Amino acid sequence: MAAALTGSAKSTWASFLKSIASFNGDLASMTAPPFILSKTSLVEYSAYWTEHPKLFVAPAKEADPEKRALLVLKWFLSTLKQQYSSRSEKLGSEKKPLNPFLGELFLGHWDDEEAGRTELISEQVSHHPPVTAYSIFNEKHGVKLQGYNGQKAGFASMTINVKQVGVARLRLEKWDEEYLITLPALHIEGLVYGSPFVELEKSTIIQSSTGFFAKIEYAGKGWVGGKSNSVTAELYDNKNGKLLYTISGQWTKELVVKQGKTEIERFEHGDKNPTTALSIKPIEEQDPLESRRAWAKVGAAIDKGDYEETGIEKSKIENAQRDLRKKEKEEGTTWERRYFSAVDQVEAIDALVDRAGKFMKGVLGLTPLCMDEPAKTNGVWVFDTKKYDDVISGRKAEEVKRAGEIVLEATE
Ligand code: CLR
Repeated sequence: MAAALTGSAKSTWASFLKSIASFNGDLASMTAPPFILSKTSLVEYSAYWTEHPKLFVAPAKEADPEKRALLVLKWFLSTLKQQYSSRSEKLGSEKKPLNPFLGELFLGHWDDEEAGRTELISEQVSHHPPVTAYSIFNEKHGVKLQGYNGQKAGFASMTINVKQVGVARLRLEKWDEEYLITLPALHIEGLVYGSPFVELEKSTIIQSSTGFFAKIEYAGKGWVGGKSNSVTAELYDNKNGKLLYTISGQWTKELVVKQGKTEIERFEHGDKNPTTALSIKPIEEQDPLESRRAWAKVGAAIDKGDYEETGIEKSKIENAQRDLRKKEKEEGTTWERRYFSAVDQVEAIDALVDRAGKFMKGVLGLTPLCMDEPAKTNGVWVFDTKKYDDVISGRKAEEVKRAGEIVLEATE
């Protein structure tokens, strides 16, 4: 692919590679060449969890807890392709997303004949370090997903290595059941060739409050002779340690479900399983804190390929944010997150144990995976239903208006 880059792009890429060799781990502060910039903000990435709303709500309809756990695992695996390879597929390579400002929102919903409406609320709850929190819920089926995540990155031998911090939690109301989901580590390959793409590595878990446990392992090309985007998931009954199902294959292609040695199902995420489009408000109707409205000018400049204008518009937002933080510091105030609140880490883990009962305890030995250092995510973030109710009932109208005006100054 190196040949694909020509002229100035080639030399800019070369100096970019040199600059990341001394990379300090802060992905947000990395300055990338124009052709690798995306006009999509990282706050939008939460939507990747639910681009198959039918699969998202499927576990709610299943009465058998073991089959429910399998459906949750299948849904989780079905999200990987959107999460980690959709930019490469749609845009030709992985891109550098816009770094969301504190309070930035991404709101929308998916309508599906069968699944009904699934709502998305995504909010940037921390800027230093960058952390996004989300709440995705389908009231009709009582399926609720919430989580938060940040990234820790490092650079070694021409690869950007990224560890995700944070967790996702899925709740099935009808069965009073909860699943704790951890997030995969990843790395960026193809940097030398100017066409970066994501590969997943290591492992994640899904632990259910009803005692089912899934271990999901990721590998790339050449790793024990494997193919790219390889995944193997094992679903266990924690109550007796019995292995119930294995799912393996490529998370970008086909996955095979087996019970013992018997194949029971194959599924794939390609054309046979199209995604449902997310509906979002037209820009004019959006709140000033909504991502596409706030970044509209930057996005237009990126579309035009005007790097200078991109820089100018970006700086307007960044400088205004810096001034805002300074002002808050002087006044001893903090930016009010619209939908989420940070809770005490100990409290959060206790709450998980309460919810999940004894089966979660084994997993709490594994908490380092998700809640080890809340400092890395500025706390443990939960969806605050009181804040949400206040916003939708209009009780927060004044605050919402004021927050909008503050941000608008820099973006319009
Ligand atoms: C964000 C949370 C999502 C899953 C996800 C997918 C791709 C990751 C992204 C997360 C974080 C930012 C990321 C991106 C891939 C590339 C990008 C690591 C974890 C970095 C910032 C861009 C590096 C620049 C190169 C393309 C040169 O649920």
